[in-house]
Amino acid sequence: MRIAEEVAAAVSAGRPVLACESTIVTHGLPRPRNSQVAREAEDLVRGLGVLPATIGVVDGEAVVGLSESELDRLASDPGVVKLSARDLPVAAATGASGGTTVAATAHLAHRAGIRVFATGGLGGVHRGASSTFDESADLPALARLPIVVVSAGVKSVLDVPATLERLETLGISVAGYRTHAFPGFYVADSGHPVSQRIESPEQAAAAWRAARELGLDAALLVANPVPAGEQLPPDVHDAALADALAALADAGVSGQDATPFLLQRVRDATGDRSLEVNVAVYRNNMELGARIAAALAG
Ligand code: PSU
Ligand code: MN
Repeated sequence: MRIAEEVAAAVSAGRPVLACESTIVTHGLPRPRNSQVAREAEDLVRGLGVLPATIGVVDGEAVVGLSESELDRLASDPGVVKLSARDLPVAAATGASGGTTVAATAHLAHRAGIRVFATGGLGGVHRGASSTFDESADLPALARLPIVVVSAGVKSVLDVPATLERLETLGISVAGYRTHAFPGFYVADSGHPVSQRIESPEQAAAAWRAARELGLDAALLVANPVPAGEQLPPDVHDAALADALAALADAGVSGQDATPFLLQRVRDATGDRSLEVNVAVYRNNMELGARIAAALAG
């Protein structure tokens, strides 16, 4: 594991740092838009006085704070894989390169001493999980990592109510950001409520500090909805979702490939619209994550 010098210096000086995920770059967005979005997001974070630390694996080495050229490489190399936390040891042994999921990114961020992490969408419980057992390793990982994670809820390709139940079971604090509606990534409201809400980055920071004082070592998930004006129109969303789920069943895709497959289908069905929403979601989460990191450092 390598922590970029700039990141290590900021962490030890108590300056604000925001960890950023790389699976959105390697598997979430199409090339070449992916590296452009990742750079813009890093610039946005820097503009708020916070140091971005994008996390990924380069030639087997887990890197906290990818350089521009490393990020470009992950963004353009078609051979990169998707790495969850359990995949990191073998990737290290074999020299593989890849984007890190929320589970892997949160783990590495915490190990590097970073307290806040922004992503697009969190993994969760897949539809049909009662027979396939397909639940993202993101959930149990967050149950043991004392970190703030900003996400736009989970994508509706997942089983949203089951995911909310698992978040509860695992003891992961969930707070809607200025909302009682759990966001559905592309849409501001998934149709499922969240009982607790916070109104400001300062409240997120206060909740994180309270968790430490109380000895509760799970993550705090800040569920940050895409601004209503930038969401996918709900009817467009519902049609694309139905198509993607049918295609998944037809293709017989499962396991690690299910999420990228479904996301690709939604993108195909909505053209640029879902892509633009994806970018808006990511930007919005990076901005709130940076503000929370700043509040925690202040
Ligand atoms: N949801 C998205 N975009 C993504 C992912 C999820 O909207 O890119 C990625 C994240 O990296 C997340 C991972 O951690 O998929 C979850 O995959 P799995 O279900 O295989 O654990
Ligand atoms: Mn899975």
